[in-house]
Amino acid sequence: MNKNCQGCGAPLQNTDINKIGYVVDLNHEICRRCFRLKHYGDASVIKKDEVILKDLLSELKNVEGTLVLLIDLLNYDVRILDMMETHFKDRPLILCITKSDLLPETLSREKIKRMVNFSLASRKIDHLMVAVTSLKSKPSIENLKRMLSRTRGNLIFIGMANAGKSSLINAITDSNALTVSAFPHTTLKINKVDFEGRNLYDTPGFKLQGYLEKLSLKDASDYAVLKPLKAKTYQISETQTYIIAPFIVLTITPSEAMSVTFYLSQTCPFHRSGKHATEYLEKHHPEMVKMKSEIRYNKLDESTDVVFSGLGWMSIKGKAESIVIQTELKSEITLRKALL
Ligand SMILES: Nc1nc2c(ncn2[C@@H]2O[C@H](COP(=O)(O)OP(=O)(O)OP(=O)(O)O)[C@@H](O)[C@H]2O)c(=O)[nH]1
Ligand SMILES: [Mg+2]
Repeated sequence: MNKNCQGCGAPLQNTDINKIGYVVDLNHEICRRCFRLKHYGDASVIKKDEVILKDLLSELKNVEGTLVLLIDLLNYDVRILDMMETHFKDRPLILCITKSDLLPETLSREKIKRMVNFSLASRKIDHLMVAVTSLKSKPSIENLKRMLSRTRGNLIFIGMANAGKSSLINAITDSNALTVSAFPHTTLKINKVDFEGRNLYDTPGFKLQGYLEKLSLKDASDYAVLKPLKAKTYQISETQTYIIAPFIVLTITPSEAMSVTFYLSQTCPFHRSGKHATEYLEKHHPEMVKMKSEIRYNKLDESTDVVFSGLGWMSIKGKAESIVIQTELKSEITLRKALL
């Protein structure tokens, strides 16, 4: 009988060491890749292109049940909601905001729920419940379990890569069978887990491009948010440039005195510069001087966040005459109604 790897869901095979699911001995429960990830934290086994979004979506359509959509607000990109609207509109849906321990303390659970309800209502996505969870808070996991117990049938955990799906299922089932890692694209196939006589399904994360996809896994891990986000606020009365290396050069010209707050990983290289941004870039990040692609927002509404997919976001208080962003990945900059 064909067996799947308990850690990542890949069908186990002992014929090709370069393909997913490889094991020396078919009696093993986890593949060599999961073994290396679990025991040595070896990220070199992760390849970014092993999950094909189109295939994943069509496989998910064949699994009946309630969807549990995980959203990691640190990487909250409204395109995941567009995807839900397009592909899973008629499914019962529970929303789960994960990793709440990493969010700024000023962001209360009530605020999070209000913001999420607002985004869903404008997209006509019906949902049954919203949970806010953190692996560091047992009550939040118990609360989610209570919500899940009010549904019947299968539960399918979906979301962006690295949103915390496998970790959350491990916490719910009080096990560490599923492979978890700090790197996106750990889970490879839909993976069934037993839970109180029901089936929970772990699934591979969706991939939207995101800035970090451009980096090697090693470099991307330097940006991973491991400690709560720290807000950096700046008062501005004249044009200012902010550099998020090596991706974004953002120049703001205020209409009146205003402030901006950046929510980025504490390890993300960040620099503020007045008139000398070009000199700074030439010295420290010469590759960024050549970035020609530009986005320009004029007279931006003051309750808007500018989101840098995979990196964090900036929120604005006051009126900006213009915001000009130079970046190689224009599609990864989006606007949303302010989170805070
Ligand atoms: N601080 C914190 N970290 C978390 C939490 N939940 C998950 N993580 C971390 O987030 C990272 C990704 O977790 P996974 O469970 O592998 O994420 P996933 O959604 O299964 O990822 P893919 O399989 O790649 O789609 C790991 O480093 C986890 O330790 C949480 O509540 N708080
Ligand atoms: Mg996973």
